[in-house]
Amino acid sequence: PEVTHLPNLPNDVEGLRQSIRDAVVRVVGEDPRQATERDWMEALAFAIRERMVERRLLTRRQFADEDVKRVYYLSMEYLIGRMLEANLRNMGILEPARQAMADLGVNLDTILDLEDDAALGNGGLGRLAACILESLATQGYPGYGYGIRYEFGMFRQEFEPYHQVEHPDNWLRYGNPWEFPRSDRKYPIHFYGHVVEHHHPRGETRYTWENGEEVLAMAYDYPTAGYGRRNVNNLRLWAAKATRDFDLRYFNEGDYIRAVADKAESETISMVLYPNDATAIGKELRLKQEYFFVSASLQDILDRHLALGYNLDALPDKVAIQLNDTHPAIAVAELMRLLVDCHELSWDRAWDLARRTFAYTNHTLMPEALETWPVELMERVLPRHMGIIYQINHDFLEQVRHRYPGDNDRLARLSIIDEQNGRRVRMAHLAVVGSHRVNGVAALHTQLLQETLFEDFYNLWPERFVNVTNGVTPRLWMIQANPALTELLGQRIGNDWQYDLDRLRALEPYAHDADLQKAFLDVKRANKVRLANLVRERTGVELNPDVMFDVQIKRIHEYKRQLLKLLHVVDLYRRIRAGEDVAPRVVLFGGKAAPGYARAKGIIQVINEVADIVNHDPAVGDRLKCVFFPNYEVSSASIIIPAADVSEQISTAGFEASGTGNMKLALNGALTIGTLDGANIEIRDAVGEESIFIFGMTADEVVEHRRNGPNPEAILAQQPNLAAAVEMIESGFFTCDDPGTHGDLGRYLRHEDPFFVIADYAAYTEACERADTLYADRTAWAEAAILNVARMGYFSIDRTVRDYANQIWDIIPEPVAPSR
Ligand code: 26Y
Repeated sequence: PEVTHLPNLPNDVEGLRQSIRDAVVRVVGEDPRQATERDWMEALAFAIRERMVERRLLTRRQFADEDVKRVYYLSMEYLIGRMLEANLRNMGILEPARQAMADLGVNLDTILDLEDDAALGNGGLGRLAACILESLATQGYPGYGYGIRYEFGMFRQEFEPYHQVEHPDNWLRYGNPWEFPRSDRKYPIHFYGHVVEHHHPRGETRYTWENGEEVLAMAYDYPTAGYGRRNVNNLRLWAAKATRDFDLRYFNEGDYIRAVADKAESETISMVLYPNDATAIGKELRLKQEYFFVSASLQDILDRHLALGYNLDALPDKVAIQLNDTHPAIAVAELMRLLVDCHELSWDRAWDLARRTFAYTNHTLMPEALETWPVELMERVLPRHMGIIYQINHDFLEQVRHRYPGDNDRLARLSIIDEQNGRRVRMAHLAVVGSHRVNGVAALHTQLLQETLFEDFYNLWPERFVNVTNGVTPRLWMIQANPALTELLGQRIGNDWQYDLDRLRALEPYAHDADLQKAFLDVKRANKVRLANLVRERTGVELNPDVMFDVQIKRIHEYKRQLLKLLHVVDLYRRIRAGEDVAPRVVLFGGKAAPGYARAKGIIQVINEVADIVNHDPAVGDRLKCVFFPNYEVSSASIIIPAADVSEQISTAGFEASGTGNMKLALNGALTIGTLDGANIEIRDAVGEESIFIFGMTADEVVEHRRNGPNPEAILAQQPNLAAAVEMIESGFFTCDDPGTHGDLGRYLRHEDPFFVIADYAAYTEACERADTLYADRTAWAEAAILNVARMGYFSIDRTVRDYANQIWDIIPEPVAPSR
């Protein structure tokens, strides 16, 4: 009993102070008299992490005792951001820790600002994964994340001076106090080699995968604490380590240098996150990353399942595995390999278990983002998996033939192998065939999935398709990011909403209360001052907090239409110079372009060039400012979002699967200017027509418009303001050195305009003017903004996670009982 006893560390100020002071000496190795701020930050983190792991072990014991079903979330990306404040808050020791640090002579806020973001993701998909893990812990679900411990996360963005330059994100350079390296949790991962068939006179043919290369996947654990609960779950990230094999390989030949170089090369698998979010990469290293973390995770999941004493036949009763897009879809083949080749189950039994275990979330309809791997590449890197995929496809197409005899076109459309484009494996098809549920991430998106990308699958298996609208965690995106609004809400409606976001509705009756309106506007203004200070620090631009802050923060992509907002800026600028009276605004952009996406990088450049001219034109003053906030990341999002008056959600309808920034901004009282795309539609339904500025073509109209043959030139001929803005850009007005680059942009808008910026422009500016009019009436604006906050409860990630738990995973919460 002595050996298995868990420590029970004190969480009061006194106990924390003691732990932190001890950690400076025992963990950091510094004299408290000489400790720097970074030393104190590390010491604090270590004091928290020992408390987290204690609860993690209690949680794990209880899960084992209660025989719970677990969900495993497989994601190539986790966009977590900073961990210190979130861990302190969710552990319920933020205030005691603040006091303990103060007693030690250290300001907690200064310390919090020293931490680098964990940016192991590109954008929405990665941030969603982080929100889901936090919610699983908060609601007491047995849910675990698996991913890759990238040595380098999302690149750091700089402008030199206008175009984007990427710098490596060496987030682990000072070590990381939140991770527990588990050198005893290592799994071998194979690549290359060949498959040997073993024929048995009676029974199935067996296969072995031989003579490949091997690399080890080593676990690093990140405890994830729930808010207001003692549950602590685990995020397990895998790092590649060379096997001992590499040490011995060239030993006999005496080629020591080559041996070391090879070893290093094998560890590149987990080196870097691909900074790509909308174009499939098709690189061998990417395929290896996907298989690497999938194989390690599945080996680990099966090990745990068996160690807990369960039979493999019980897999779907005790395990649910969620595939975050197709990036981990090779898991379908890998689980088959593990069950059939390693655990010697029959093919049919294994297939039944796999299908009942997996579910797949789709995040995009865009063809260029859909992963397909050349058969030849898959055959070389993962020969056994290629064979398994052929077998899965064979069985599946048999079923289709039986259902639709003679329909060869349908067969070709449904096949996992695309025979049109030089034989490729369609990972989305593998994921759909291998899952019992497939979900889209907003109502419109799920509907479009059923009607377009997965139409044939939907006809075959309608029961497989469900919608789970995205959500965001109010712990980060309200309580942490917006302490002033959190405080105000507390005074008005108490704190119940922190545990059940629907309770924000209690605010509704007070929306026209003059005192609340004033307090609300004061909070917004204070948040704008906070942002203005950060913008001054990062860019040197001065912002007037009494002007509307109009914000578009998201990855740079043509379909998200940053160019639509930019044309509006140029239009306003020209009209101001012409002496027109326009409503003042600050336009703030933030977001990164994929390094190989030339058009997106061009968009960043032209925004920066326009901003530079506009911001330095004395004729403009405070009537217009344009800022491109550099290196937009989770930690800067939490300063920008609470300061936004207007949220730009202006994608071409039918292209944004859901959006989640739209939810964060509306929750913080920004009013949305948006198209009827993704979750904007559901946000409109929740907040009401009068609290949102909807404009532009619907998804159906976009299809119709494209069919009719769009004619941007004809539209330009009828809209003098828009034409003047385009001319101003292409004339080189905003660039001294190379006017040619903007000529190209002009041609692009006039002759290509693939995302209908020109076609939607008039409707867009009209929506902006509606926002201007409402903004001028401070009372009416405050009322609409308060109603927005009150009605956003549905977009809590807790509702999203409950939808997954009930419709897909079939798991129930297991709250950890207080230990004392
Ligand atoms: C294949 C590889 C290049 C790739 C890597 C990352 C492809 C896509 C991505 C990321 C996609 C992504 O972030 N999608 C976003 O997911 C959000 C969460 O569901 C949605 O809200 C958002 O609309 C969608 O664009």
